[in-house]
Amino acid sequence: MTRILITGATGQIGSELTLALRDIYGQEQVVASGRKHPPSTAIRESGPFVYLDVTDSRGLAELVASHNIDTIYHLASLLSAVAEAHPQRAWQVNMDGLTNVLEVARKQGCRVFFPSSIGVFGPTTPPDHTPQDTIQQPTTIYGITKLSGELLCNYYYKRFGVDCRGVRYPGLISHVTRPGGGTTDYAVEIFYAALSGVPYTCFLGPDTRLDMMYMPDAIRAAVTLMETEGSRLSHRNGYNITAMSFSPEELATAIRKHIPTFSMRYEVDPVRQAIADSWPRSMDDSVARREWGWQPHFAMAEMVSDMLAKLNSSMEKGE
Ligand code: AKB
Repeated sequence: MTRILITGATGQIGSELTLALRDIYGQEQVVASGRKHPPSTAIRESGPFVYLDVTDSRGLAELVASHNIDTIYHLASLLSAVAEAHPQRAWQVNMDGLTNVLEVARKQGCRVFFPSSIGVFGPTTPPDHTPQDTIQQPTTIYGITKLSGELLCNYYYKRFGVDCRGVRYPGLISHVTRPGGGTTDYAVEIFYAALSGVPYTCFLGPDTRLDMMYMPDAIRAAVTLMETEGSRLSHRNGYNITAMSFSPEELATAIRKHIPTFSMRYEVDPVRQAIADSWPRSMDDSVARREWGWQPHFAMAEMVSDMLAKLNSSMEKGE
């Protein structure tokens, strides 16, 4: 029977993935973990939660052994902008954390899901229809850790037979948990401002086009990839996946179709703008579509309607 550990379960992906996995595999089968943020009521009340720092290799090994874990969704990571502000800490959390997870997976026979990112690409990568296999010379510490992570996961698969799988997530948009310190965070913050009736000041320039995805698709991607028969996968780690590609100005226009009075101004943050400018504008995800049936359900218009409706309802309830 599948026994799952999720690291970083209180983060943007983890707070929704935990509940989705508990629905599929059973509440007691999914152990959520986080380093410092207390879990949401939904996570706390729907199954086990433990405090865990992924840089603590012994604590991780004990937890995996005591709960008979056979699958680890390793989500704990610093995002791009916060990593750029703290590069040494980013290396420690993103790389040492992953090394600990892979070692425990090797010794205790676990499968691993590793979320990579569009951050693995850099300014020398073709920015449009970015192929699955192409030049990868990231210029951010976040991108360097994610690319090294993809390579390390491939190494553990080939060298030790550890079943590691992962996708390159674009910017993720969710109404449940806010992201913390990413370059694509504007695409979430903008909805809070629009629904609060206040103007939004965007930290990226109006024409900065990036790949994006609504969280329900991101969750389905992780679950589907992990459920796919391994022999169908030629890449295993770092599958390009995307659902939509837009600029801040295009997102504001789409929101104005629902809230005509919404206004946005720009105050460009040079650090995050430089990061965004080094990333692809739109990825080619045909390999993921072909090998494991990846298919997004939400394009931009559907995402905007759903996001506004769900966020409005949770803001009215004071959540
Ligand atoms: C970030 O902006 O750092 C993340 C990502 C694209 O990996 N959302």
